[in-house]
Order: sequence, then C-alpha cells, then structure tokens
Amino acid sequence: MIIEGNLSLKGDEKVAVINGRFNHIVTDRLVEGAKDSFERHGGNSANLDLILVPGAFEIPMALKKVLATKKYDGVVCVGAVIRGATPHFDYVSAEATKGIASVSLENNIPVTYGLLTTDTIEQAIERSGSKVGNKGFEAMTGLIEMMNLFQNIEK
Ligand code: INI
Repeated sequence: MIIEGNLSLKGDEKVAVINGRFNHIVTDRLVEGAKDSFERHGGNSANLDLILVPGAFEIPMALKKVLATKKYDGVVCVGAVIRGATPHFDYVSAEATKGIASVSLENNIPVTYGLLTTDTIEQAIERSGSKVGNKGFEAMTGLIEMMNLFQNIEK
C-alpha cells in the first residue's frame, strides 16, 4: 500500500506562516505566494495566521512557541537570508535552518521550510515570484501534502 498526501484542503485547516521581516521586500512576496497556494488548494484565508518576527534567526523560537499552542494543523516558515560582506550570513542561515529542523522534529505537526539563502538580492527576487518561482508557494504546497499525509498515516 502506498500512503501519500494529496493537495486538497477541506477549508477548516488552521495554518500559520512565520515570516522573518528582514529583507521584507522579498519575504512579503514569499508570504503572498504561501497565501496563494493555501487559497488555490481550498484553504480558507480566515484560517491562515501570519506571525512576524524580526529576522530568520528568530523563526525557530517563534516556531517552538506556535507549535506549543497546538492551535495549528501546520506551519510554514519563510524568510530571506542574503549574503553580505561578512560571515553573518553563515551564522544566521545555519542557525535558522538547524533550529527549524530541530523544532519541527520535536512535534507531530508538519512544518515546511520556505527560507531563501542566496548570494545576491537578485537571486532572492528570482525565487520570490519571478523567474525561478516562489519559495513561499512551494513551501505551502509541501505543507498541504504533509498535512494530508499525516492524516492518511493515522487512518
Ligand atoms: N536576518 C534575515 O532574515 N536575513 C538576513 O539576510 C539577515 N542579515 O543578513 O543580517 C538577518 N539578520 C537579522 C537576524 O535574523 C536577527 O533578526 C538579528 O540578528 C536579531 O537577532
């Protein structure tokens, strides 16, 4: 038997998007992409909460808090870490990524990763609704599949 998740929502699923506001010109577009995917797949926008944090570094701690409420069926994390002239990029992107992964493994609630880690602002723009798609849309679509998969595993 193959167990997988489809991409349709019933409309009662409650989802949170956690957005790191740093580079908000990019991350606001990721949020739009996530919302677009949620609505296109049958989600009710009244059941979609947006949680804003200062930057990607703060996403894991907000994720931990959000999951502890047990209010949500799934959480999408979006943010944009863009390389600068110093090693700051490496610390922020590594901690955000490690933190999201480790917090998500402690809970039985699907979490997806819509963090851009790019060398340039151009690459980030390309991945937030232009040439190379929208990572927020992809992360929400992945979340929908995982929420349905989790339900099917329990059946
Ligand atoms: N936060 C980001 O989300 N993206 C970045 O590119 C970034 N850079 O390059 O500095 C960034 N820094 C802020 C960091 O996430 C924290 O908000 C800040 O250090 C306060 O804890």
